[in-house]
Amino acid sequence: MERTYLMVKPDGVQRGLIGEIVGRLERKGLTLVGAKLMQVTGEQAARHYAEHAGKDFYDLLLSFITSGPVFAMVWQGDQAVAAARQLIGKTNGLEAAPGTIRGDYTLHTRYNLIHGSDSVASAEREIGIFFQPSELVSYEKLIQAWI
Ligand code: RTP
Ligand code: MG
Repeated sequence: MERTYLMVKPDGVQRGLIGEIVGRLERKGLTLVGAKLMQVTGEQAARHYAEHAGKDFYDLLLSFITSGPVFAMVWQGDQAVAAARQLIGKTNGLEAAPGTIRGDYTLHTRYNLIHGSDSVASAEREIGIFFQPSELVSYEKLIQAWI
């Protein structure tokens, strides 16, 4: 079963959208296996966004992601990485399709509410930045066969 790292960004927490976002992921059929409200440190932010180091938006991105609490999550399911990216929508809220989280709730590119791992390898790396193995649970929903 595949796992992905998702994180409601500081704008989503400030706007009170944690419940809305979690509800969409639950209704799709993904399974939450870890979650916590936390303050991202500068070191975690730099590791998480290492692929963007040197880009023009990098400094603002690090300031943003450390500007307030985030809701860090690990979700599990069949093709969980792709499934979550589909629910999240394109990076730029203006380009994200209606029906997606970004498409429904933001016009912005940086303040785009939620992060989602872009590959299984990224997911494993990112989960390791934000969670201890002991913080993740392993269980199956009895309803899983219907999803
Ligand atoms: P994420 O990593 O947060 O799930 O978003 P993503 O894959 O859709 O986008 P990515 O290219 O990985 O960019 C990471 C985050 O950086 C901010 N960003 N700002 N031109 C800009 O100002 C710009 N481009 C990207 C966004 O917060 C984006 O989610
Ligand atoms: Mg990305």
